[in-house]
Amino acid sequence: MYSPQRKDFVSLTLGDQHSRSYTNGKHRRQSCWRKWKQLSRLQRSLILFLLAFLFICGILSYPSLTEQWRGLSDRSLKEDWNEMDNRGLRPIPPGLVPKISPGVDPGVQDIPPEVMPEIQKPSIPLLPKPPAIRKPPSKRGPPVLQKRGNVSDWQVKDREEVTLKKDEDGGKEAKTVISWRGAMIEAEQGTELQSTAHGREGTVADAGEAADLKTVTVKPVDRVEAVLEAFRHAWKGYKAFAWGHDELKPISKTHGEWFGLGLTLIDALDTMWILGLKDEFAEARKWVETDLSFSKNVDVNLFESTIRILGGLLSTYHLSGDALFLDKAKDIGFRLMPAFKTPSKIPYSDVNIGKGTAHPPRWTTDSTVAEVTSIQLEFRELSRLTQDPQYQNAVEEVTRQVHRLEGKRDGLVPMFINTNSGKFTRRGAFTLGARADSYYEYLLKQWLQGGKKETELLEDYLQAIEGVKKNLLKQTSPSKLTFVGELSNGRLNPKMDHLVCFLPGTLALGAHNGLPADHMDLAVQLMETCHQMYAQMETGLSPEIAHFNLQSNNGRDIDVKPADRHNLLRPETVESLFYMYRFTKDSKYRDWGWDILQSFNKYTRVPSGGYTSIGNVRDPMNSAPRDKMESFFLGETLKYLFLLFSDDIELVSLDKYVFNTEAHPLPIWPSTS
Ligand code: DMJ
Repeated sequence: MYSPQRKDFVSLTLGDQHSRSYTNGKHRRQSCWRKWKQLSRLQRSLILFLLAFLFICGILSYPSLTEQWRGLSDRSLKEDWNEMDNRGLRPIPPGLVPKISPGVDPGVQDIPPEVMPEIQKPSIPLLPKPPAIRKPPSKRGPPVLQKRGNVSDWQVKDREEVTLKKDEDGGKEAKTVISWRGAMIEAEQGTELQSTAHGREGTVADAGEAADLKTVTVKPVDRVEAVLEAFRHAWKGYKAFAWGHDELKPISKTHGEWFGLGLTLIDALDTMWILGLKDEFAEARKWVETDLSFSKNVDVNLFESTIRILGGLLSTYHLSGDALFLDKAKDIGFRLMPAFKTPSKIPYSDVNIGKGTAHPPRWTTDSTVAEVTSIQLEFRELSRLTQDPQYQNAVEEVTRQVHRLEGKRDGLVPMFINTNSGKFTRRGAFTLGARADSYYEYLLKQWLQGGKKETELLEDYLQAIEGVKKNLLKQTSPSKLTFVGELSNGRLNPKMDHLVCFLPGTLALGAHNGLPADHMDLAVQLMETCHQMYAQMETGLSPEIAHFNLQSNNGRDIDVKPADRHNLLRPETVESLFYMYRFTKDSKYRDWGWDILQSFNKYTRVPSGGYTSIGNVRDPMNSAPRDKMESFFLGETLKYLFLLFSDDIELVSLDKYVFNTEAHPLPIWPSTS
């Protein structure tokens, strides 16, 4: 404390008690000036020196202060983000989209500190940058150059930053590579990738080693491994948050129930077997043994439970030889039979598997044509295995009736059939998409299953394909993309569901089995179109429905309506790619499948486990996750991708098995003659 008695320093008093009650600014300025004039020269010099000293100190300490303030705001932002991330609500990180400027190492400068804090902190400003403004890509093709940084907020944590250092053989400059755990390796522009049996090779370091910048040998990108990794990631989410339930809701980290029968688990059983995931399979088997019960008062959809549950159990039985799965298949098969007790023997859509009752939907007595004609592979197989003909008789009665029904157009069927009259209703609309799709698929596949003897099935199939060519097939004006449109009261609507992308695979399967060669030509053309439905989207993922351009005055081939922009992780395109690759060995089909897997990893993968359907395939900055992983992602999509990349063509040979419409392989019956 300073004592007023001490005189060994200059006392400076700039105001007195009255100065608190100043009248206005002018008066204050005048009185200050007067006081200044009253000071001695020495006093004035000392004051000026003091002020100058304080000013210089202030200038020198400014950066460290701002640094601290920045550090503070950065830390609190990070804490907020971490907390939100834990709840799956993380906002799009500012500055997440890095800019790559020529001649500048793209990794180090532009990756935001949230992603790579240890390496980045010293060299970049600590406050996050605002999001970069991106122009939508004008070119076709999956957004190869957009990959860096086009990641949704809920996924950011899942990224690993890895750094490559100078190649020991002397060559490459140090580069930072963003890698998705195992499943995707992001190639630097200019980084060469080499082909391997399964895919491309790149160079990537382990994230743990990235921090100390050790040189590492880079693991090849094995596509089969990538599918295994994706499956494990999906399974991790299902196991953690939805075990024993129908579907994973990966973002809210909970489950959804449809039938309450562990749908995802059952759908995934044979995939785990085929992928060789023994531990996962064993856990799931245990659940089937101890927890799966069909003695439940629950309404199930006949078609969905047949293709997913009955089909899944039958194929798992065939692959594993484990009688547990056959017992369960018999149980569910028997419980579904009340659906066929209708006036026409055309089954109702819904069955209560606990009560043994069945009914149509509340608003109609119609059933969907695809639903009643795509349960035959499974029930026929159940009869063969049990030697009980009731299952086969029930479904073949449906086939017989549909075969002779009026109301088809050149072999094409309407979408609805009445369970009282047994007749087609709401005639006049024809599609290869929803409500009719697998009718066509099962004509061919039943013919194959039964050893190519049931000629009526073949005739119906061949006639239908001619009907497609005559009535539904069109080409876009800009690029001559072939697509299958829809017919409504004689008018063609140039729209195609993603569901129709099963058709190239089915056509190829037919051609492989001796059907006309032009089926294969059509398969090749449609496969290209289905590929373009992915490649032309900004996320590299197909919309649910595409509209095709028949006008020549507009450059785009594919248009997507706002209501159709979702992607449900559906399998049809990768399913067809699998068939096309098996029959042609053209590696482009593998490359297209690989692009799709990478896009799934980029836009639908949820960090804590699982993959999600998304709402907008056209917006890479906000793909609008829907918080649902459909069971067919594990049952079909990943299985077909695995088989597409596997070099083992004897793994589920297409000469020994037919896949049901949920990708569950059932054996082609051995010839009896
Ligand atoms: C699956 O349940 C089956 O593939 C079905 O035939 C159509 N819909 C889904 C997949 O998209």
